[in-house]
Amino acid sequence: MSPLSPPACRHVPALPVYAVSATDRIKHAALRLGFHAVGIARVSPGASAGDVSPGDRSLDDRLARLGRWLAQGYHGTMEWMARHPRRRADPAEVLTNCRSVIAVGMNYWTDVAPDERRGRGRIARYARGRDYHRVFGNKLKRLEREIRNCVPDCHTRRYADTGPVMEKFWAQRAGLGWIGKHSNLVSPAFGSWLLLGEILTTAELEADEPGADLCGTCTLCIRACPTGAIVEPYVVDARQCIAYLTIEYRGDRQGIARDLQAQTGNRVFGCDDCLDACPYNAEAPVTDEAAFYPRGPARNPDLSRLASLSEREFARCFEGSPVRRAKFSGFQRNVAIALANETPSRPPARAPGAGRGGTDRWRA
Ligand code: B12
Ligand code: SF4
Ligand code: SF4
Repeated sequence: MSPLSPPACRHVPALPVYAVSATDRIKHAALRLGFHAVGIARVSPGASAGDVSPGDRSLDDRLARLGRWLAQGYHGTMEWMARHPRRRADPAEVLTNCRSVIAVGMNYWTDVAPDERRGRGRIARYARGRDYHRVFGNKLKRLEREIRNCVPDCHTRRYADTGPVMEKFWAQRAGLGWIGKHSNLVSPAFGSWLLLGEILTTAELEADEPGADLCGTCTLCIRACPTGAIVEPYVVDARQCIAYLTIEYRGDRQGIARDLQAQTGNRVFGCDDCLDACPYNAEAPVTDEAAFYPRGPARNPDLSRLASLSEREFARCFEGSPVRRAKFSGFQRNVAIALANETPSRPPARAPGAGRGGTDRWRA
């Protein structure tokens, strides 16, 4: 099998129609639609202080963590993160009488090594194929229909990074994994390589066990971060994060501190260093979702070629790709920084001490 071709699609056998609960039918439908992980979390009406059980966090706790993060200014220029924090923390504010969150995940690990030759830029793995928002959108829409078939009077709302929902929290609650010290969800089955989506619903479904934190004393992701953006375990200061600087930050190059520019190395969109470092990636299987395989200029992004793109060419080359999120001006700024880092000598792309599954593997 060529490394660019995804493996054959999984076969999820049909469920017998008798004696199966609505919860099981919905989960099974999710797998048949091509999601790789699915779980259910219950939303307690009026959840508040007192709802805290070991390893669990109440609405108040969630609000407090979000509030602290915003108060520190860790969201940088992402003002949309500061809008309606209560709504973001509480699904019942998004969907009246929300009782369950169906959390789904898709594995995007392709094991296609980035082109590390000099003069090439690096695009984060999640963004090398088609835009996952679209991939999720279609599947979630179909899953919503299945849910309404199973529970006819229920209401639903679907999201995949598209709304005010704390997706990692709900995925953890629904048993898809745990929130690692790099602050992303780690799946025991797929490591760091799960993208997340969810459907909020008024249907009362059977909940799964929340995922247990398996980080232990490990700190590999914190040590792997080139900029020190993981300011404490589980907390990322976006202003120092290369993913933020290359995807979300809308300012010009002068607005980015010189040392951060240097540490950005050849990354032109996103950053995977903390994810790469996680030992739980060691057994991660390659995805069967063709959409996540590298395409177009994201396969081996030639910096000089990228720098010469007109706005129209940029739009055409990255049609249907998450890279469009940076906008033409942001992407050109990123490419200019990466080119500057090429000369006279590029700084190391990551701090020493990162673990298995790290970028060093690709250079071998
Ligand atoms: C804003 C945002 C960003 C920002 C800020 C990142 C951040 N950590 O908050 C920036 C632009 C930097 C970013 C970068 C990336 N992102 Co982003 N991002 C989001 C977004 C829109 C909101 C996240 C959020 O609510 N942040 C606010 C703070 C308060 O929340 P938090 O970090 O989640 O904090 C929680 C935990 O830290 C936890 N916590 C805090 N302290 C403690 C202590 C203990 C003991 C415990 C257990 C927990 C805990 O509680 C907090 C509240 O629940 C989500 C989509 C969504 N709607 O959820 C995607 C999302 C998190 N991003 C995603 C991805 C893929 C990335 C990147 C990997 C992309 C890349 N390769 O470049 C990087 C990873 C960088 C990193 N280490 O986080 C995926 C993550 C998938 C996963 N497996 O978790 C998401 C879920 C999108 C999706 N639908 O798949 N992202
Ligand atoms: S994405 Fe990169 S810069 Fe951001 S926290 Fe992870 S390693 Fe650090
Ligand atoms: S690298 Fe270590 S600390 Fe970081 S998420 Fe993975 S197991 Fe947890």
